[in-house]
Amino acid sequence: MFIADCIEAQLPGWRDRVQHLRGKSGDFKVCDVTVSQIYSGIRGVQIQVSDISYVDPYEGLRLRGYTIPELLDLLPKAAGSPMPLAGGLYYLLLCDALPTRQQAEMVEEEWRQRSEIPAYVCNVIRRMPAGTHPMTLFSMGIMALQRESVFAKKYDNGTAREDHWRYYLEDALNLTAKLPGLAAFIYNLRYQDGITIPPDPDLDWSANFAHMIDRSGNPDYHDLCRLFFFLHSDHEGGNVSAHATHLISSALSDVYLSCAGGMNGLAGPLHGLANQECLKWLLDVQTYFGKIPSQEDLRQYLIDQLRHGALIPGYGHAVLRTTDPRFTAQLAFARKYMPSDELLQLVDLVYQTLPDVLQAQGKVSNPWPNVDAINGALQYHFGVKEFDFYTVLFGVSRIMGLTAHIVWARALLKPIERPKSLTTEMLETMIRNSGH
Ligand code: HAX
Repeated sequence: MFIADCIEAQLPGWRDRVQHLRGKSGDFKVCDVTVSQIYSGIRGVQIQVSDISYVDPYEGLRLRGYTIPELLDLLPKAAGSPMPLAGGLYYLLLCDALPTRQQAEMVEEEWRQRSEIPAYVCNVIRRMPAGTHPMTLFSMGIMALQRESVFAKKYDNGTAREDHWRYYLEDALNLTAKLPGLAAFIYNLRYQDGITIPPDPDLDWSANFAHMIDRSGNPDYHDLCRLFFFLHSDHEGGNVSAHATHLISSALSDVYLSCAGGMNGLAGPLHGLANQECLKWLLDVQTYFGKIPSQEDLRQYLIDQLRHGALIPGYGHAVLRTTDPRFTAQLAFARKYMPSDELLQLVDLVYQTLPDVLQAQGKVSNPWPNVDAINGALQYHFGVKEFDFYTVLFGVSRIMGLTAHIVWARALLKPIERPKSLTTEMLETMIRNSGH
């Protein structure tokens, strides 16, 4: 398999590099941990190495060293579209090399061959009560697929630790191949009377999701899916879904078990649900004004909201200190594809108005928009108006990054994670004894 060959060729060098670091500099201190960091979600503590993605506070996300604008330029595009093929992105994440068009198409073809979802998986989802959250159905679908894990079977039959990554890779390709179909199945079941539309073999992975939820006639939505699935694919290793997936897989739980756990974290309101909060807020502002407000009226409205202690969703970030380039890419899409959409005009006006207001308030570390300030409004434009489904779309994309990370974690023979906890009394004693 060409991706396995590509990883295999790099492995001796990588394993040597890690061994050298551990052998020569194993006791080198990277950072200290303070009491307030322990009590504030281990924020900022550097506990992981990811060579797949990195979030720079001022440049935003880099995937395999490339910025978002660079990749939008350099990745091979889908036929007749200015947007990248997800197959090319996945190749980049896994192989650490920019794909040629042929390599990107080869990943897309692998996905086509592996995309069929077993009937029992759909039956499990169908049997759930009507009000079940789409993220629960998505996570259950992934869990049901676990029966297919190549790694779990190989592990049961005994396989060398050095080879675990090969079967993780098989599982990763099999799972990612099925994600657009799984998400479309859930969308159709919940919101479109259970219609079923088979994938179109002539379409790429991203556009096939659009096709399977009956948006075939709308090539602009195909492009939005390509952009969305590209932009949400990874955001380094410390966020909840990435960290959870990494942690679970360190116990050698297979790709399905690990990714389902990651999706359960993504389903939390402080993580992947932020986009629906943001759209709700925008629709409230739109209803309040009844039309696009003047900038001055909006400024006053925002000042009032903040004065009453409101949190404006879509603005601020734990790491970024600039406009999220993933927001910028989506805003450029909105300006080009739907310049007269009033909700997206409002997104733009908020962007021109709110950062100054937040900055003047003086307490926000980052007054700039994050990725969630616009993504829901774009889906809304194309009639995908079911807020609670948006996190599933996020999950479809993010599993590309999660699986790339855990394939490489096994390839680099990373061990089980086991940090240590303390009691409050121990902490108090340590502080007392230090004379602090
Ligand atoms: N509106 C109003 N006040 C804000 C704010 C916003 N958008 N962002 C931060 N603040 C306030 C905080 O509440 C905090 O106030 P207090 O000191 O009174 O508690 C103060 O500014 C300092 O916070 P911070 O250091 O700037 O921000 P944090 O690193 O603590 O938190 C958050 C970062 C993203 C959680 C935060 O900015 C926020 O809640 N934003 C709105 C929700 C949102 O957009 N979430 C999506 C984040 C993107 C993501 O990861 N998606 O998966």
